[in-house]
Amino acid sequence: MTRGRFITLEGLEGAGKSTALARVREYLQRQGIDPVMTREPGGTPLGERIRALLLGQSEPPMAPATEALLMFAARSEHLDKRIRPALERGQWVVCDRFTDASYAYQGWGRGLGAERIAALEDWTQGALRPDLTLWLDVPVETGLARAAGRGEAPDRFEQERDGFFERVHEGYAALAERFPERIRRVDAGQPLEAVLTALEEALASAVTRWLSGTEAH
Ligand code: Z5A
Repeated sequence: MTRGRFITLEGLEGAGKSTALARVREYLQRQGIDPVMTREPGGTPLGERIRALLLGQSEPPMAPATEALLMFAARSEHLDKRIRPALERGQWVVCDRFTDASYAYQGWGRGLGAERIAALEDWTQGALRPDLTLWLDVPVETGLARAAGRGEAPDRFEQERDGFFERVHEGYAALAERFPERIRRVDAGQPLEAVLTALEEALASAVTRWLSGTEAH
């Protein structure tokens, strides 16, 4: 049995991932693929409990290392219970955020550095990496304004200031430069329909190559 494909979506808050995920699913379904849709942190009962710890308020503030380790604890459970079993059954998996978010938010944003994240990545995932990452690249101010416009109470991350989101953005840009084959940048500062069209083009180019069998795993 051929392993399924693993697609992740990344971006700052307000990048439009929620809408984009629906478009990814619709596109894949039109190709006859019914993907497993999931998210991080979360995706399993225990992972969702860890998510609540991570997004809820924490007093005194959660230490950056604790935050990174909780992200990877949730990820380990997610890989074990959902992601690997689905891929091994031949199903495709679409995940709202994955380890690139740990590099960007904990590695760059919190200043833990990429080396510590890489050590956790290797330990938790072994050789498993996404086949394709769609990075919705939105300017920091635009993303934060959109997120604020939803009128929901901000979570622990959304309350960050002092250049945190600029560092996270820098992290995503560095990752995209380092992994140009895997990470496809989509300009998410445009009007929604233009973002979704660009997203679908980036997705279609990868999916067409995979389905035509011109690119092995
Ligand atoms: N995190 C981490 O630190 N480390 C890790 O390893 C992982 C995660 C995995 C939860 O993630 C937090 O966990 C996250 C990073 C951290 N930090 N925060 N906050 P999440 O993905 O669940 O939460 P999120 O990033 O906050 O998601 P979001 O705010 O829901 O973002 P979004 O899905 O990209 O945005 P949206 O809801 O689709 O769009 C926001 C609003 O903008 C909405 O009203 C849209 O209608 C509107 N919108 C979207 N696109 C457009 C365009 N193009 N034009 C105009 N308006 C638009």
